Parts: sequence; structure tokens; C-alpha cells
Amino acid sequence: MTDLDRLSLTTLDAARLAPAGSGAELEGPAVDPRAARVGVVHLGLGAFHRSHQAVFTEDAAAAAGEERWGILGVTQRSARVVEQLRPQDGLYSVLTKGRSGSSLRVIGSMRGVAFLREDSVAVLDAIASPEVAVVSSTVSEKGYRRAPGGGPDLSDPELAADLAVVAAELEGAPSASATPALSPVGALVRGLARRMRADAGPVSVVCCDNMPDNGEVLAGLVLRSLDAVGGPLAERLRAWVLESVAFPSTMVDRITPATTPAHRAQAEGLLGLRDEGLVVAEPFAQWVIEDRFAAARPRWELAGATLTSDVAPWERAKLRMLNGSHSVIAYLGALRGFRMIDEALGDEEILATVRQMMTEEVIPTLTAPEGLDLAAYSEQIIERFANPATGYTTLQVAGDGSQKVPIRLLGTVADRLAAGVVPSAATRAVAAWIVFVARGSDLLGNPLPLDDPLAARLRETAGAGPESGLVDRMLDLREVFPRELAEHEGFRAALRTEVAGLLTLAR
Ligand code: CS2
Repeated sequence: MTDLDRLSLTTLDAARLAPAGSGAELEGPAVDPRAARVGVVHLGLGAFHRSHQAVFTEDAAAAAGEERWGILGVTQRSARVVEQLRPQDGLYSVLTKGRSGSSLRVIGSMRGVAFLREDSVAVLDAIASPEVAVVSSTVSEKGYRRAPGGGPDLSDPELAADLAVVAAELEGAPSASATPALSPVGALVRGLARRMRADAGPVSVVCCDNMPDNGEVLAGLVLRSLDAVGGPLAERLRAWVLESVAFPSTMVDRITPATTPAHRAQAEGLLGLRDEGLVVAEPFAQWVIEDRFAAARPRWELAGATLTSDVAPWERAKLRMLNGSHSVIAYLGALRGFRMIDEALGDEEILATVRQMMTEEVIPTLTAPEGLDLAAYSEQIIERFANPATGYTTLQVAGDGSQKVPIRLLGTVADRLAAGVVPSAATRAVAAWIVFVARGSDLLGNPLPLDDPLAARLRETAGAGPESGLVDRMLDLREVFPRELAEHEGFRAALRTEVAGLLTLAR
């Protein structure tokens, strides 16, 4: 800890900040944080929201001269982010690290922060406020609590508890309203119920997680949760959601590594203030949004976002090319003892696998989004990953593999198998995940922790018999591998070969 003053509305004025967008090394907010009112509720106050949508939203509000797009940021897993941001009046900065230099910008769009289970009433009331027109989310793939078939996982205790409150709340039971919301989808359903009752008008729910058709996925979770609640009042809410709530899909992109003490020291040197809410990001940022809103929205297109009628080709390209490659580098790299993504990409075999997967295997499965040259896109991705300043660790990407592998890699595998080809690079990537799970250590013997909502089940499955049966056991995990894929003999055989090769490497 340093004895510097902490960033806040009081200390902000003393910092020597250049205007946002001026290209200076140290920039201030594009909006006046004191004037901005909350018009967006965001579920999932992680670093990614703060480096991406919060910046776009602030720039959009500034460009349109609107003061109504402040954000209420909601964290659901722990109170840590609230403790970081509340004493700072929601202010935080983004340290942008490019190859040739760094810059810092203070962001002023976060106008309130809340810890869901402690501040539930405020969060649900905000979702029900006529001033709020957008509810967005970045709660990570696992945060949505999906069952293997894609519907809501009703065995999840938090989601189940939330849904149990919904019926009582729909009937207006006052005690129910004070019960804390626990899960993101539960909070959303409860907030929407309140909004309908308050007659606060249409609202748009904007999912910003790395999942194909993320808007439809979230809409499906809300509607199927209401089916599970059942009864005429839930039915009425369901009809209201169908009529009054839009769920546009989006593609989001900005590499946002975990903040380190070195980043904090660098930021303090620039700002002259301590910032507990600091986030770090690469210079690149992209947001493609389906233009299907139920109510007003920030003019994100004025901040560089692309509004389009069809976001699916963008999402697929990004998930399979960028996130898919990220996972390839993470698993192969971690097994070979590389701590950082850029270092792992310096390994010729890993680089070759990534290139092969993108060029020969992923691109043939894609429809190029309008205006995007996929070959150039693949080189741009490699260039971004190779930026040592971004400092992303292989373990950060490797986490939650049970959620990420199906979305990032198995779609490519399935599409290539359907075209009659076993994709060897994508299969090697899946094999690397399996060995990562089974071995739990790299080739030097260093431990590789398994951070995954299915960790116990994965380790148990991997260790439940001899290594010769590892692939068969893992392919039986229906949460990860769809039956059709698991039963494809060519894929199974190729996976066995790749896993055997990697097992000899990771001793
Ligand atoms: C990464 C992504 O952590 C991960 O799994 O692949 O978070 C990636 O950095 C972002 O999607 C980039 O937009």
C-alpha cells in the first residue's frame, strides 16, 4: 500500500487530466461523473465490463451529449469490487498497454456499485426504474447456470432459491421482496417482474458474454425459468417479457488481463493517486451489437461500436478464431510450462497449431462478416496475442474449460467432421484440455490448478481408470461433448492419438 490519496470525486479535480480522446498519456472521463444519471444496470462488475462496455457507454454518452447513461454496476460473487469502487465514488481507471507505450484514462460512467446479495432491493428497483432502459451482463459462461441441454439448471441452489421467490413476489408478498437475489438470471427475472408490476415500460437486456447467440441464450433462460415457476402470474410475466423486452446478441472483444501489483504501480505513477479499481487492457476494442432494442439505448455507434441486423457471423468468427486460438495456446502452453500467452506463442509448434486451426479448420466453417477479411483477421489475432505488454496468463484463459471448450472448439470440430474431415489442430487443442485436466501439472512438474465449475467431476472422471481409457471416459461427459461428436469414431481415434502424444510430453 502506498500513502497516496485514493481516486474519488474529491481527488479527481486535483489530478492533471487531459480531455478524453486527446491522445494524452493521462486522460479524464469523457462525461461529468457528477451529472450522469443511472440508465444502465450491469450485472457482472468484472474487469472486462470496466475495460469495455463502460468505456463505450461513456464515450457514446459524451458524443451524444446525454447524461442519462450512467451505469449501476452489480457484482454477484463477492463484495470485493464494491469495496474497491465505492470509496472511489465509482471512479476507476483503465491502463491501456500497447507495444509502444501505455496510457491511463479515468472512467466516470460507473455511477453506482452494488453487491447483489446485500443490495438486492436497490438492484431490483433499478431494473424496475423507468429511467433504466438497458440491463447488460458479463457474468462469464458459468454465471448463467445452464443445464447440459442449455436450459436453466434448476438444481443450482442459488437460481432455484431465486425462482422460488419469484412466484411470491409476483403475488406482491412484501416479505419476498426483501429476500436477497443470488444469481444473475434470478435477479434479472425478479427485476423484470418488478418492472412489469411498476409498469415502467420496455427494456433491453444486452448479454455481453462469449457465447454464440448470447441474446437468445439469455432470453431462453429467462423464459424457461418462468416456465419452471409456473402458474398464471408467471405466464403473464412471460407474455410481458415477450412483448416488452428485447434481447439483442452482441460480440465483445478486448483482451483484459488480471491487474497485477506492477500495473498498479505504473498507474499510480501516471495518476498520482491510488486506484483500487484499476483495470488493464490492450489498445484494441470491438463491439458488434444486434440493432434490436425495445427502448432507448446509448448511441454506441458514436463510440465506434458496430450496430448490425445480424451479429451471428461476427460472434462465430470471434469465438472460433480468437477465443478458440486463445484456448489452444493456453492448454498447449500451460502443459509446456509457459506462464504467459505471448511466451507460449513464441513456441513454433504452438504457433503452427494455431495458424493451422484458424486457416485450415475454422475459416472454412465461417461465413465472413461483411467487411471482414478472415485471413487478415487471423494475423491480427496472432499479433494481439503476441503483444507482451498485454500480459495475459495461460492459466487465466485455461480456467472454466468445461464451459469454454464446447463453445470455442467443438463447433469447429463438429462442422469439419460433417464436411468429412477430422480437424487435427482443433482435435489437438481438445486433447490438450483433457491432458491439462488429467495431469494437473506441466512438463516441469509444476502444478496446473483446475479452476472450473465442474472441477471435481472432471478430475474424478479423468482419474477413474487407466490412462488408456482416458479419452473414452472424458468423451462420456455429456456436459462437454455432445453424443454425436463423442460417438464419431474418426474423432475418437484422432483424439486418442493426440492425447497419447501429449501425455508423454507432460510427465
Ligand atoms: C479469453 C477471453 O479468458 C479467456 O478465456 O479467451 O477473455 C478473451 O481475452 C476475450 O474474449 C477477448 O475479447
